[in-house]
Amino acid sequence: MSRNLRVAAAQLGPIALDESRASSVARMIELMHEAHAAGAELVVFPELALTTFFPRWYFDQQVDIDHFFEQAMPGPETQPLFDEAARLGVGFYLGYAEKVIEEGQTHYYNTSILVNRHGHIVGKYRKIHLPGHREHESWRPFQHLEKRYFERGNLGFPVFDAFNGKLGMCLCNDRRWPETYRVMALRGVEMIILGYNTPLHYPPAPEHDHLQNFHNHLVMQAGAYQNGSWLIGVAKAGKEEGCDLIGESCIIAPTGEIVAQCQTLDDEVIVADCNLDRCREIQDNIFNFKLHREPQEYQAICQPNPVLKAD
Ligand code: CDV
Repeated sequence: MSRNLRVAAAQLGPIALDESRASSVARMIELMHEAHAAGAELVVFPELALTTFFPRWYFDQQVDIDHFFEQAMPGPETQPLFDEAARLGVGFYLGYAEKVIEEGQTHYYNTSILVNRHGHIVGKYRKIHLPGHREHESWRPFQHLEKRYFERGNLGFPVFDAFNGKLGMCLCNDRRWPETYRVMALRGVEMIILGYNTPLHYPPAPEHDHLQNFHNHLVMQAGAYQNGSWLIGVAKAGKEEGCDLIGESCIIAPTGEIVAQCQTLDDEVIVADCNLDRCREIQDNIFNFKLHREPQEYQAICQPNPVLKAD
């Protein structure tokens, strides 16, 4: 029997700085209804899906950004999303800012969760590749302070038995790193789900701005193909507080082909049937790790970063 999973990518348009959680959750519930009506069993939302992309602003005091973080998941404002998902019998992926106390210390992570059809959290991931900078940089038209506001994730790249397959998660900048996909592939991943917030303008290298959509698909298609995995990449898109974010959320087959793609920069649902058995087309052949992978030649990959000489 084929293991078909009908998946929806639920792209979000911009979320305003003053938009309430109730409003963003209501928008997601509407997208969930649309996805469910189209027969989807799993709905994938973007990175930091509950609020505006707050790392674009510099705040000196933690207290000024604490309200962007969730201290419980589900919490009072997100519970309706879990309730509706369970009522409909659909699962979901959600990206959010997590504040947590572990071993007596407060930590802040850029996190995603996988929720099953009964509304139970069955997987958690904390973003490992944090882009941007730590201090205010006045030359930038907007900041990208993920390195200031989040700690590097401490959960590795786990793969979860869920939805009759093996699912892995990552977040935005992680998708640009081949190691992200390969570590999950070595754990047998069959579907990688991820959310992103990617500005069209990249201040450190603006000459690449016109390539943002190309690079987005390039890395995700390569990651899917080179590891024989389905991939669902979902944007928060559009002009958010004056900052243009790319869209082009998509569903990618293990062959690297895009099988569905959003057409707008707003709230939009796309759906595709993902037969998890199709991973074998790639994993048993061109990227058959047991037959063709040569890890003894890859040892430099796991050494510490080389010390580069400053100019
Ligand atoms: N949210 C992100 O991780 N954004 C980065 C931008 C800053 C380059 C990305 O890789 O898309």
